Amino acid sequence: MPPASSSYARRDVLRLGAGAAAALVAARAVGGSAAAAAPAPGSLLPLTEGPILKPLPPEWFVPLGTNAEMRWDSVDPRRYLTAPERLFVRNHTRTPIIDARTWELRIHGDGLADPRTPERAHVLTYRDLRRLPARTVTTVLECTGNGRTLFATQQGTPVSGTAWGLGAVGTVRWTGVPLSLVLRRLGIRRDAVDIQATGLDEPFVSGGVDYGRVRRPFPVAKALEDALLVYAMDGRPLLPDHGFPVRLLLPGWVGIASIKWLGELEVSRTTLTSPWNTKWYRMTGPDYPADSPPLTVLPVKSAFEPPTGLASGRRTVLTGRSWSGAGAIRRVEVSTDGGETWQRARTDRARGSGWTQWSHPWRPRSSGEHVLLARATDVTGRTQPDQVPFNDGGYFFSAVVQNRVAVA
Ligand SMILES: Nc1nc2c(c(=O)[nH]1)N[C@H]1C(S)=C(S)[C@@H](COP(=O)(O)O)O[C@H]1N2
Ligand SMILES: [Mo]
Repeated sequence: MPPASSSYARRDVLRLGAGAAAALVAARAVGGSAAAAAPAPGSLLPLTEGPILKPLPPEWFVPLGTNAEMRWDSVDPRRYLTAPERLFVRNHTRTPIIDARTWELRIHGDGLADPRTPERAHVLTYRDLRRLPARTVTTVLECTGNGRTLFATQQGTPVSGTAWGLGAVGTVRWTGVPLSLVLRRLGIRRDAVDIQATGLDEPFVSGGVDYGRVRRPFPVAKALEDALLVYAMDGRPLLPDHGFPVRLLLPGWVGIASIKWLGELEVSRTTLTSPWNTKWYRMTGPDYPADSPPLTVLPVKSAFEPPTGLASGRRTVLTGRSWSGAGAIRRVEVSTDGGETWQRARTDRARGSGWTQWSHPWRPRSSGEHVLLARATDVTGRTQPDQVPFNDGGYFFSAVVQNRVAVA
């Protein structure tokens, strides 16, 4: 760390209680000498081969360029949580390797009580963060484009973009520090409206255009409600692919809102934008107005764990999961005859804002192809429709999915 940077970093530690602040300064002094030999804050160590670093066994994942989709036929109906090793990965570029000892979160902007330019940002280290009171929450993480290929296979209107089936989703137990706590300790202005979160992965270049680092603004209200600065999944440090050392989590919102490898937060008194809320992750197309807002809350969806060993006359138990960004799932209905008749599935109680598991006994009465459907309704009354309007980005495919299965 260059001397100039470490001197202001030391001055600008978060204003905590007097005792805690002293401890932070002491910690910083120790960190400072270690950091002298280390790369600059947030800089990247040499990259390895692939865009994703964790193993991607073909039984668990479908590789999709810089991304990887979880296979639903690898999901164990007896397990509620998605293990970090099995969670889908969505990378705009590639997973950076970041040293937690030199990582910094820089917080600046004119929405702070004591407004700061980026150069004079408040600096929060990994150690600082680990010493603040933490919360653990269970929530769904889902990519906005999850189910995109169903626009083609089910509605006959293909869209470009990462060719996700239904596996760009998981339910994870996250641990981190409420962003509200950090903002309260720093002090923010009453008229602060937006916060822009920026990742430390390399700038995103597409079609010859450099869009800069992956970043997306969100309202201060969401920050104060339930945003989390996450450093653990399943009680273990984040895997590099999922944002080590620290990512943002905006529970119930589209995956892109949960910026990985978080490096910067700008707190602003004016509305902020980025291509990730103006160009992408908005509804565009014939059925949407030109000024449709950025996507935020996830829709209602369902997926089966594909059944095996189906045979005419043999009893089986169909299982799956339903989820919504707006709250709990109130009801799940299953059809085993392509939608002619529906029956209520047995649902388990969800943990936190994670998905709801369900089951439904079935004894097929004939061999050949059968179409299985699941339709969920959430606490706000939103139900999965038979069809969804087309949109250019292939976002929010929340229609009831037709699962064709062969019965012996
Ligand atoms: N910095 C950064 N954050 C990011 C992304 C990214 O490419 N870079 N991808 C976003 C998208 S589109 C999704 S769906 C989620 C995926 O999180 P995961 O890879 O941990 O499953 O991270 C989001 N956060
Ligand atoms: Mo995403």
